[in-house]
Amino acid sequence: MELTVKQMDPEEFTRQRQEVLAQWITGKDVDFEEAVVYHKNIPLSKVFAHKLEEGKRQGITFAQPRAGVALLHEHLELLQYLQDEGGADFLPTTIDSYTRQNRYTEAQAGIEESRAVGRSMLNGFPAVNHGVAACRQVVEKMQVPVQVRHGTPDARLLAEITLAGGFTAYEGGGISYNIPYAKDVSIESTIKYWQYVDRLVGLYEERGVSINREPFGPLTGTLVPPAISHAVAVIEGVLAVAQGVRSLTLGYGQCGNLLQDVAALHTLPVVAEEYLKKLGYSNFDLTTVFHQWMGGFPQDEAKAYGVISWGATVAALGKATKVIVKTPHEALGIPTKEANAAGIRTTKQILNMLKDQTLPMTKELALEEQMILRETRAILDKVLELGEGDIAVGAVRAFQAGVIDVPFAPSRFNAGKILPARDSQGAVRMLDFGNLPFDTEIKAFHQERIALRGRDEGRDPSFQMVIDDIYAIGKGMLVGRPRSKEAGLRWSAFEERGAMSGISQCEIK
Ligand code: 8ZB
Repeated sequence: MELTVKQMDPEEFTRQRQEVLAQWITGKDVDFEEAVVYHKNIPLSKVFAHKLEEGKRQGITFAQPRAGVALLHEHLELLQYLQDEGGADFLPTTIDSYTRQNRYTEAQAGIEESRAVGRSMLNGFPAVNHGVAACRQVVEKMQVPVQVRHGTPDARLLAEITLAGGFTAYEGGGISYNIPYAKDVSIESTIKYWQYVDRLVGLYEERGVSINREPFGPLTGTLVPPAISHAVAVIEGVLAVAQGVRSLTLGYGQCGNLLQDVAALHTLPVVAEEYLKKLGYSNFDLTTVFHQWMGGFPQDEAKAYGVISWGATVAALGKATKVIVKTPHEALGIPTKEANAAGIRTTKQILNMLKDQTLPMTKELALEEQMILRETRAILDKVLELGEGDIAVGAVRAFQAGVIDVPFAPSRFNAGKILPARDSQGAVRMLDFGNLPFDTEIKAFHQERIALRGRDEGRDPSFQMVIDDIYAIGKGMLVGRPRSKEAGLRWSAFEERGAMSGISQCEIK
């Protein structure tokens, strides 16, 4: 099958479907026609796309956690708790790492071991192994919409089972679930896997069943310049809508500077609509999701609440439709249900307090917006040029050429040439542009901002700055300044330890 943005050929879809459903025994319980009828009986209050649209109309920012454990009854208990005690507006089902890598035999062993020891031995809910009926219990027992959240390069079987299982939203995309998660899987192959998922969603949509699709915005989650994640989000949005997806939620991960993050949230739907319309797509509903800081967190729970609160503030002021919430256990691993609910309550307190406030448009905010728009358009125009009008082909060639380049990505299909660093105010700029197709004016803007920081810190901008920035938030700062520049601050051994909670949260195949 040749790579193209065009809608999948029905025969090709049917051929793949037989293969996909045979990948694990639970595939045989998928009956599309029966699943359509099942979905039509789900109350609207539990349909993801419906609630998102309502929120968008009313200017509400919703809060959603991440959560998933190995066994069904514990997973139900966990989600119920996050709904009732945390006040989650949307619920997730986070899938375990074995399932994300299509290793269902090992996921099965994890389920059995969890049963034997009486606690979860997997880092998520193995939905493929549990099958369609178990998924339906999850959806039926909750009062709010539930989404599948994962990190799976080939998520075709997982989509078949969970969508037949009544989930009304599905995270991921051919680039965003490849580049940060896999080392050795080609972008061409993951785009094709995800076109299958999007086409499946399109088939449900054609039968009147609404399924929300959300590409994974933050990518590697650390110092990703907004224009790069926006370009990927728009490409994945176009790829999805081309297969018949109608409810699309595009994401962005917090960088840390208020104006840059608000500008990013404002511009994401603007540039997405612009390219979708330009390419001839009009039948879609667009919403946004903001991810609270995805990089390393402080170990100290009080400090972690500070990071969570800052994310909640920006989500509210940027008017995101939804915010994905972190927990005070972020630096330690999978949170307890209590810690998870506490993160949601902290977030919702701020969302409620800020819901009637907006950030005034200033010269500085307008400049951030213009820069993000210019940079994103520069990348997307080059992608379309490389693809001779086909955005799927263009995406593959753009990664090859380093025209799209994601910092700190494990994938060998990513050029890895650019270097991001913060400016004096913590906005993410570029220290090295690699092969990004930016004009001299854009480049001068970045260079100037980073030079100013260098002057402030009395050092030449270098790779050391990048390293310092990666660990800064974990150490209780935003900009990674040299120690002597942090007047009055003692870098105790405790703070050093807190910083070591890792760069990327994603696993590598
Ligand atoms: C790319 C996503 C990473 C984030 C959280 C991590 C990190 C992963 C689970 C989970 C609650 C789980 N995460 N798996 N949170 N329950 N099973 O996703 O902590 O924040």
